[in-house]
Amino acid sequence: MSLITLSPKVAAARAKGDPIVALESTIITHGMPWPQNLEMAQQVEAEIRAHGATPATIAVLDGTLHAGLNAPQLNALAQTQGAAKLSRADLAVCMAEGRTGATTVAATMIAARLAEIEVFATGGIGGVHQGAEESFDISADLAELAQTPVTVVSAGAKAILDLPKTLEVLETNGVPVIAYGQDALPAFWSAASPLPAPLRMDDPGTIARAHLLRGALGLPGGQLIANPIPQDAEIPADTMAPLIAQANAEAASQGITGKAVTPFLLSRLYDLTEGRSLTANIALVLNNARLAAKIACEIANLRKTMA
Ligand code: PSU
Ligand code: MN
Repeated sequence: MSLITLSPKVAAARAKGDPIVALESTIITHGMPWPQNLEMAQQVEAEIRAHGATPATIAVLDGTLHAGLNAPQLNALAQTQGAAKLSRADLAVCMAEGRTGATTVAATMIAARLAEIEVFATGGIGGVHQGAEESFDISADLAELAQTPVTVVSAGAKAILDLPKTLEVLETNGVPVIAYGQDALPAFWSAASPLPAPLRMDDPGTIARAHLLRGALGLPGGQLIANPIPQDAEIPADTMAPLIAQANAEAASQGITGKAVTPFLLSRLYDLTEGRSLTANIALVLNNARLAAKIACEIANLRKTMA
């Protein structure tokens, strides 16, 4: 029994050593409303193909873990009401019960590794939530980055998080946090945060070499690439800050906890920004898909010249 079912296109690309980019599905089921979620998922896949790589959206459908969904599968997932949100803790349970679930960054990294996919594009990773000193709410995405060797392209951590604490946890766990093309750490909806990024790289080829060297050095874990949102799509940090504070306060007063926190905050910010947060989110995901495809192409080329 194979643990992961590759779509025909993903299987063909893998057999030839061609570049593949993994994509998560929680952003589809829990991160964006219908029908923009489906449009985003289709556009991201097209963007990856346009830049020479094969997209592999990851999800569990009726108990089967998939890498690469066909059009009807993607369409159905985007409209599924009760899809579970699957992190490292939930993946095996969902498969054992034959249920349908969408993978977070953590679970998508696990699936990507199984499918031998080395690059993954998303919007923003989970991290240390504001108030974590009381709630202990720290995303399993951080522990996954410390142990699973996938290069994850994000727009930094979501500004709903405590960014300084998120950076500290990543540093403690030996995860390289690499800003792409600038010194400042990007903050999801905004291109720059006040925090300097721990590392900076300016081209996909060097990122690819660092990815391969981590493996050669025997270092577990991945790289986090923090790719700033394009300037014309960003929402200034001082516009977002009071809205984020309001959304966080509402989550606390309504007793929202656990895996419901991030979807609650994203959906409140969608309302509070009158949809602007969603437009920015889609723009940054597309931007990340482009960079991820370039990195995947560089890794594939390096592997082919080494072989
Ligand atoms: N980035 C987005 N939208 C999302 C997420 C990330 O632009 O919906 C999802 C990812 O799947 C990420 C998850 O792994 O939120 C983090 O959830 P938590 O904080 O519960 O670990
Ligand atoms: Mn959490």
